[in-house]
Amino acid sequence: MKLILHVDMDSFFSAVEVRENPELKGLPIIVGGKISIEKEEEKETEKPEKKIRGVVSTCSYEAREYGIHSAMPLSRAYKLCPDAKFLPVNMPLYKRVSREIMGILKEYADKIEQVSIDEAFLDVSTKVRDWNDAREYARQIKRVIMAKEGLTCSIGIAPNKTIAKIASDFVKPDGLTVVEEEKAREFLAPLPVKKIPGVGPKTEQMLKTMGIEQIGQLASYDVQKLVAKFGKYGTRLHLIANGIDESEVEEKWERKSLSRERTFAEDTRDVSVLNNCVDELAEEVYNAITREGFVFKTVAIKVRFDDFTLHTRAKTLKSFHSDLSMLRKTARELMMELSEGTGKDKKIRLVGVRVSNLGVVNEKQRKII
Ligand code: TTP
Ligand code: MG
Repeated sequence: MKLILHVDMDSFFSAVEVRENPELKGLPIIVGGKISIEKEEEKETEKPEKKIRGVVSTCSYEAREYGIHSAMPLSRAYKLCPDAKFLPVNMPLYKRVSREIMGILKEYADKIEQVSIDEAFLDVSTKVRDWNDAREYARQIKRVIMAKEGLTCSIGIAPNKTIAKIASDFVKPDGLTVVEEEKAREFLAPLPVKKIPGVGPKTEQMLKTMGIEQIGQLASYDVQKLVAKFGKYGTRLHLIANGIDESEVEEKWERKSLSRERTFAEDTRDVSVLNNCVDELAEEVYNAITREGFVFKTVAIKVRFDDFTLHTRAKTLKSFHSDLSMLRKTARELMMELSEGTGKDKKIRLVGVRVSNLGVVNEKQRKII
């Protein structure tokens, strides 16, 4: 059985701002654009809302009570709640926090797929025993994110990605919604079709003209008629409405390089020892990337000499390769360059082999994408 978690941080940008500035807690906060309502400008006859440019990136739940939401012009948000705290977007800060959160989540997943700055899918199928266990597991994730980052998130747990995403949005903020496999259709049925990720106003309207407003109606609708109207997407919509989604959690964002290294028991300059070590590491790297379905373009060698200085040499090949012999040959050449060049008179304590510039082999097409 598959068990998927979808984690989505609550009012992310705004929550990070509150964490950095605890006196903002409980206030309506609006993050967005570049705002400068300066004192002198306020004295001018021009209406203040004219000086606020851009759109709302996000706002605190307190601000949402005024009807403010993401993508709304800031000038409108200002009209709705002039007393709100308006803050500019501090992207480097949110990116750093996002990286930290993804790092925490990674520890809890068999596979993780980050889908935006504040959300990720986690495949936890081998990590939990059953649905109750999954609930406890999710509580633990929430506790750790709170303890380490001081932030709340909402989590959905379900047998597939689509339902997990819908579930994480079901109770927010600080929510936890578990949709067991047998209850999936029952959970989806009363929800409006726009809750299905990807169903925007256009599809929603088209479905409405067919008399379909809730997911349950979509589930029991004649699939042939849906195909006639939406093509392949009609089949997908019908499956999703019936609680079926076979898409995998894909770790596409994660792997940028792969390396293995080894420290010798005794520092050495022995060419055959070094070459053997490079060959073994190359083979380990090769096995790991092949398992993950990658091909490589760049090969690098890392060497730490006996005086602890660290040196690297890299070579980017003309095209992607997937063969061990090419990896070995390139790694050996680079090793030779380093040991004969920079480290001519030094012994070596550590050797590492790395591949980067990775491509993915698409199994079906047998070509590199
Ligand atoms: P969301 O997860 O959609 O929103 P949120 O985390 O602010 O609030 P919620 O509790 O409902 O999940 O988006 C994550 C961040 O992405 C959000 O904090 C700001 C940014 N964002 C924009 O910059 N513009 C947008 O239109 C949206 C929707 C989000
Ligand atoms: Mg969010």
